[in-house]
Amino acid sequence: MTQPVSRSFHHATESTSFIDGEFISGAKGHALPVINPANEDELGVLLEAEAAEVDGAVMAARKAFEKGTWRRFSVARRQEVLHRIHDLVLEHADELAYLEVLNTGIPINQVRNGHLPRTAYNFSFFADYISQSKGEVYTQTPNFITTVTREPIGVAAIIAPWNAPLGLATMQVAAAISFGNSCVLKPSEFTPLAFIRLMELLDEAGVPPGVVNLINGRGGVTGQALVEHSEVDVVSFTGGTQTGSIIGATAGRGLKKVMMELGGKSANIICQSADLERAIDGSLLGIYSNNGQMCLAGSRILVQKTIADEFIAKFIERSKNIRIGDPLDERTELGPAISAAHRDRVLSFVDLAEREGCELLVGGATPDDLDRGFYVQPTAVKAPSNDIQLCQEEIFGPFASFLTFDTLDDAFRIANQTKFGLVSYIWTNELHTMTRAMQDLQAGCVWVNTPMMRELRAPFGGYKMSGVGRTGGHSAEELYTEEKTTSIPIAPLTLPKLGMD
Ligand code: TXE
Repeated sequence: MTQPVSRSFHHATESTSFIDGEFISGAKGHALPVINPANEDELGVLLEAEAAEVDGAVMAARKAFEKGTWRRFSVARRQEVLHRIHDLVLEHADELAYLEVLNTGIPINQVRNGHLPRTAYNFSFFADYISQSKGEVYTQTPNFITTVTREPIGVAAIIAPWNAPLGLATMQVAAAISFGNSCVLKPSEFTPLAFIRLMELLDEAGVPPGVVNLINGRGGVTGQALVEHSEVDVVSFTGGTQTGSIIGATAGRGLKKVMMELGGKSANIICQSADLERAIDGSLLGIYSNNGQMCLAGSRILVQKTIADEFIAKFIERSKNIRIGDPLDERTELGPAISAAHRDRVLSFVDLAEREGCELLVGGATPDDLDRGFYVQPTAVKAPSNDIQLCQEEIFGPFASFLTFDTLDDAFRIANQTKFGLVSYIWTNELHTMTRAMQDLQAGCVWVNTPMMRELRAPFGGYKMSGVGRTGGHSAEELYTEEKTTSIPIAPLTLPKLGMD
């Protein structure tokens, strides 16, 4: 596998900002170490982009938008560039996956076979989408024809998280630029590595300078300056709920459009009518994939009482067998948490669980045989009630809480008893239970008999505190475009003549 070629990371004197088609030099920002969470090694030092550098990136995006080279490309030409990005990402998938694993600790198998194909697909999906997008025409008002057309909104600020850096950020970058916008991307300060290489690939694919700009740094410094910037028209944020409310308030002051994909505490409902073997497979994937760090994790597992003992016993047995360790090993199933602080936060929920009367079923500690890296064992507890804090707060780690229910009504009531509403899972072989789930679960997505199923054509986003707005084909078009209504009389109008006598 290719070794990283991140020149910027070996020189603390260079910035990692990519502005107007170039990596900029001579930055003086705060130095942030970038850590490999699997062994705690320093991968490099990041020079944070301060307000002036952020301004440079936003103004480059604005200039590119005003100049209009990209937005005036024919759709066919824009599609060609987007498809080229797709191909380049796949050609360099090993290298990008390696960088992503070094920086996130997510197992290589999941990154190489999940995140990377998805990163490439984000670009080809939107390339295809724009060839089919359409406007509206109204002819009901006599003598008038009214059209609704869409135009790119301008400059998009894209703030991305650390749990699936390339996959999540590129969904927004691809959407924003496919409709003709420019953007400024700020990845998480924990995971800047793969984006440096991605910028080179976008350049190689023919994205004009200034259309995609990259700035790195902490949320409170670089992110805040970006969201506040008066030349930003739309803010797309994927991250924690608390951060989302700060960003929403800042964006609101500037009356910027926002889309927020935030946290979750999703219910995973196992009915007695389910195919239990498949439900166990899906439930394990739902909480332990991606090191448990998923907004859509099925972190509250609700099992019907009649099958609870059998289901939980099998789940625990499999949890004990999960292969935890070096994320670069193809066989690894669970890697480390993103940082020491995050590992400690996840483990603090073990103490909370004990105080709240939960029964620890498996895990609950760091693995004995891994003395470096921020690992947490696959962990599951049996909770006495959904009311406890453990069942109400997002943990964002390999930590499942089991609850039991008698009737379907109970299951839906418990599932909905949360401030979040991102996704819900249900496992059943009864059609009427599926249709009731579709109707009664308060979540942006209901997944029946499947773990994560991300249909990019369909909206994805949260009810309640899980978000604002949606991502996906049409939702992204609404986010990244302005609508323009044009009315034209079919025959010349006879207008009242003011000021004649
Ligand atoms: O994420 P933050 P954190 C959840 C998860 C986790 C919690 C906190 O529960 O434990 O959030 O994680 C940028 N203005 N999720 O603190 O802060 C920041 O630099 C502008 C859910 O690491 O939300 C990064 O780029 N930007 C989740 C991005 O926001 C700001 C994914 C996300 O960081 C900012 C990650 C500010 N004031 C964590 N403050 C999901 N939904 O998938 C921070 N940022």
